[in-house]
Amino acid sequence: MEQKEATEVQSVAMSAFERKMEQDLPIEPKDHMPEGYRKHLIRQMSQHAHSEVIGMQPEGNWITRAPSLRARQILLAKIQDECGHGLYLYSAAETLGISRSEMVEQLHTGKAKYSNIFNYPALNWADVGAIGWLVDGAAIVNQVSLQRTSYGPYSRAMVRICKEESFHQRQGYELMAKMMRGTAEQREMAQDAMNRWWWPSLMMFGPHDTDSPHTGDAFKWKIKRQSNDELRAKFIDKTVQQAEVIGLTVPDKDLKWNEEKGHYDHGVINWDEFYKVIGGNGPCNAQRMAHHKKTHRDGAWVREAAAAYMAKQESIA
Ligand code: FAQ
Repeated sequence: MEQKEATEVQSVAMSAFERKMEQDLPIEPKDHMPEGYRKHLIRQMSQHAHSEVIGMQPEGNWITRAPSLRARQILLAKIQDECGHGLYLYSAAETLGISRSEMVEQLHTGKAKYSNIFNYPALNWADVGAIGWLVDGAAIVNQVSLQRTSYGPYSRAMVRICKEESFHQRQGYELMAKMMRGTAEQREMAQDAMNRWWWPSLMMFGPHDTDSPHTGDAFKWKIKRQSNDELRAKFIDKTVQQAEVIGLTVPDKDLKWNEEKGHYDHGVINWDEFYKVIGGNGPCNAQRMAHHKKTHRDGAWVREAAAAYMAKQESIA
């Protein structure tokens, strides 16, 4: 009898989830949800959070070497925003029943990934511009779409994050535009940065739809609203125009406007490189992880102090 009642409660809760899905209403932390939906979100949201945090490293190297106080202030504010994005996303993921320390553990053991793009080095000041313009530019295209994702805490985090990312994209574009108005050497540096960051930025959208194992469930549960290829095409269309305006050349000889599709056709993406990088063997994977682990270890006393303070407050209350 008890078993029967439990099954009935379960099926009422499941149909509430399905109704919300049909009506495009957000799923909230206390709603019943299929286990697969919860796991899918934990995977994606924790990887997204890790990307924001690891993403501070390539730009962080340039804070002390920024060419002016204005440039340094802007870069510092941007990197601080990325840290904040990581924190919102960890908090949003925690509402699904995983702790922050478990997520960090998964990152450290290699179970959880982070974006391919942060495994490339930022070699010079033009790279800071390319990261803001191309990497944040790609991130925004993906995140604007995620504002309509079905899980309430994730979609609300995206609304705020997108506002900040659009400032990041503009600061990167401004930096590149300024370099393109500079000396021949500065123009060369900007073009070289574009050449190195273009293809990894296209990879940020993930494998082609035909090779993307998670897309089926992501569409079924309205986690994704647009596919990897649709978003990549959107990014290419708008970025090619921006490059033309400031005189940069897109490093793709096969790039061609396709009148019929209303999008650019692009050359072949090097997926071997992508899988190598996300498998842990990119140019900076070892360095990024070693740095994260060390910083995490060094910060243990802060976490311990915060926990002791919380315990003290609770004992007083
Ligand atoms: N990098 O089946 P799919 C930023 C993995 S934030 C690494 O297509 P899905 C801000 C994927 O996880 C950038 N791995 O997967 C910033 C899966 O492996 P798994 C981060 C990737 O989830 C700027 C496998 O390949 N943004 O940049 C990547 O449906 C500047 C199969 O792939 C987000 O995370 C990749 N690029 O689609 C910060 C957005 N792509 O998990 C600092 C949220 C795929 O089975 C400075 N995430 N993989 O081991 C998403 O929208 C999706 O997760 C996708 C991938 C589109 C990234």
